[in-house]
Amino acid sequence: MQSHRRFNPLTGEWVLVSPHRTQRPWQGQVESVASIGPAHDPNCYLCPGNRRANGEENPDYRTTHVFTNDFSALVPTVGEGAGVGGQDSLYRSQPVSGECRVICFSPRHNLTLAEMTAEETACVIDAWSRQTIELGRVHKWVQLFENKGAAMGCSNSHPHGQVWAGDFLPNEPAKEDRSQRAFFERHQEPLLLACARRELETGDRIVAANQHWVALVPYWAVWPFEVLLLPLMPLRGFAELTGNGREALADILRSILIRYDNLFETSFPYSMGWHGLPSQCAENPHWQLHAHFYPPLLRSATVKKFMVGYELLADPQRDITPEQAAARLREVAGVHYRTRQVPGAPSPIAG
Ligand code: H2U
Ligand code: ZN
Repeated sequence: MQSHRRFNPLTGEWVLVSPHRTQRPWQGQVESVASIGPAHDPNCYLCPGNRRANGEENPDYRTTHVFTNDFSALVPTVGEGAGVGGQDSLYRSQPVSGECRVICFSPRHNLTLAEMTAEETACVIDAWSRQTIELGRVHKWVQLFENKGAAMGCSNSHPHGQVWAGDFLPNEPAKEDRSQRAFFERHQEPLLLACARRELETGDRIVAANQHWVALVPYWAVWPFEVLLLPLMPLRGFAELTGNGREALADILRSILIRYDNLFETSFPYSMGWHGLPSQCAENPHWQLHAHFYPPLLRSATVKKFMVGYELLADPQRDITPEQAAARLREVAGVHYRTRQVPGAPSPIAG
């Protein structure tokens, strides 16, 4: 229960852990809890058959659907450098080229990844794989992510994620590349494989595991219920994910997300995303494919953690320990709370 700092070997940064602070009262901002919408929302720009902001009509898709983001942050550059590129010892810039897409996970407006079947989840994994491989032929870094819930700035409750691909290595993967490379040079083993092995030995930060994957609250977690999803075998990227590994991924993704929803019996908000081998890098045995889940909620469906003050200016800080967070996620049921049948009551997800 004593304050201490923990080191994040993936980024080379420290986090302050102060477990004794969990008892303090909260009279601040509370988040609203969204109600569950209809299966098809005529005002949703992602539902099948609806018109998007740019006037285009979505097809009548049945599983997943991918389209170019109408407001892409990264766009293919026209010509060399496109007029940018200041270079002096103080201020620097570089031209960037890329593309952004939106991935609808399902035609059903009110379905989240947490409540999808294993087959539906596998379709999303296939979409992630296809996008990574396709965009990786052209771009150096392909970032897959999902922002879920208003608390994470998501603009639309239709189940969807995004993919941003660009011709440069962004900050977070650049840090991870450096750390994983240095660890591999020293130990001839991928850092995240060593980490997965260590976690299986102790078990106290594990949330769920199967033959191919382990989901855990990392030793160095910053967000209260942060989760890191790691493969148990050498696996650098989606291009190497096949057969049983893919099925096992669908299985463990569902366990993580069901536990998240069950924790506060709410549709749990988060930002999640994938990091894997940068494109066009043949010789990089230090990389392991992994997913980060960063949920903002702290004590209930309505009280979130703020990254402010000391966290912005000094070190990020957490109250409950990663071990306590993992124990809570392990303790909740592995069956989604909305499918738990109350005797005599109609199924809450019918229709
Ligand atoms: P969020 O995942 O943050 O809610 O963003 C949804 C994305 O969908 C956002 O990047 C895009 C926005 O640019 N979008 C379209 O491409 N077309 C639309 O008609 C509306 C939103
Ligand atoms: Zn919709």
